[in-house]
Amino acid sequence: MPDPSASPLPGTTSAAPAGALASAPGDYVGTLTVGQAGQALRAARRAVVVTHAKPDGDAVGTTLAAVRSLQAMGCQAEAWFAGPFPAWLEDLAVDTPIRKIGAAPATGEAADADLALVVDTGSWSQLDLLKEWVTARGPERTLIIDHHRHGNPEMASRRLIDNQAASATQVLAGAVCQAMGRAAESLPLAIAEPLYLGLATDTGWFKFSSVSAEVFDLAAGLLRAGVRPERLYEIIEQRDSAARPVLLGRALAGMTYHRDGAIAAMAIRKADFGATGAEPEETGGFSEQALAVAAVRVVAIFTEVTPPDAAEPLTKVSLRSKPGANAVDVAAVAASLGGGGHVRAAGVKLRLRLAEAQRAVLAAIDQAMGGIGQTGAAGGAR
Ligand SMILES: [Mn+2]
Repeated sequence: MPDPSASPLPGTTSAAPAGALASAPGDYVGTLTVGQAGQALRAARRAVVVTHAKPDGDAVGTTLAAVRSLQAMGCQAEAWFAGPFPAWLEDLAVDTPIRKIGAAPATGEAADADLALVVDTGSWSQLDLLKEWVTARGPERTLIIDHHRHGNPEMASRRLIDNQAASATQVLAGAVCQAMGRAAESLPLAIAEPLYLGLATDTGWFKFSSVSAEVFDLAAGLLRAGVRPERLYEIIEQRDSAARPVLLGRALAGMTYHRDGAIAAMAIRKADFGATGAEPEETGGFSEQALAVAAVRVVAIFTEVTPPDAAEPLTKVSLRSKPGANAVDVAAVAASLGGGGHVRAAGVKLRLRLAEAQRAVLAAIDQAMGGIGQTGAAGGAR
């Protein structure tokens, strides 16, 4: 076993500057060096690894890589996930022990765990059904490995946080390489693959501004360890039903532009689901098609939840906006209508028929964009 205090290996990330220990309480910053985090992983005997609810590629990748690394070092480790769960979860987990927490929160199970490892988040609000269990472990037995800027530092006294890292897997990779005394290229494929998964998905398959030379250094090492990127891309991104593009076609054919093309609106009616056989949860990603249009700043997708003649109509509204100068805060737009979300992605359910919902939302977006009277349709026909 290597000296855990040795400098980071090539292709790994260094986090937690020495001054981090002296930071003011309340700051969401690291308290450990990469070597100390690796030592903590090596010392664990019984661990449960958890991540944020509705786990994405980075959350699952970090969790699986951590469980497999801990197992390789003799620790009894398992992963717990709070849903909703990605459709590809089992395809990647294979025989790694995972538990899907459904309706009830995890509470007394695995009370003997000497390590609660929280990855790709450090926020109580994101742990959802896992919060109670992590709380019961206490900050001394909890370790956070993360790359976010905000979180709850009181959750764990031991934290490896690098908010410059493109993914949580990039942060974990440093600790795992230290703990196992291996460079990334020498990691077992079962660990290298989920590390690559998080790196690839959190960078939009190496498109976003978070891509750095260090990201490609690590990716190169993981490829040398045997990762096949096209296998991961197929499992994650190429699993649509035959009906989904047909539904997308109908939605695009009826798309309308407003405010000189800065707003794109798509409507998906009950009849569209009936005609195509697609399911409501298959509309994820439709906004990308409209955001690809140069002039579009905001996309609103209206989905009819109830039949058009329902006594109590309900329309689901999904809002997306592009970053950059004069970016529209769609969280504020949704909040003005009783919904919520993030600055770039938000939503609201309105007790209105689709056409009424469309009028209300377009007016709210128009107001957020600081103008009046420019919501006339400018193209697109059904
Ligand atoms: Mn992440």
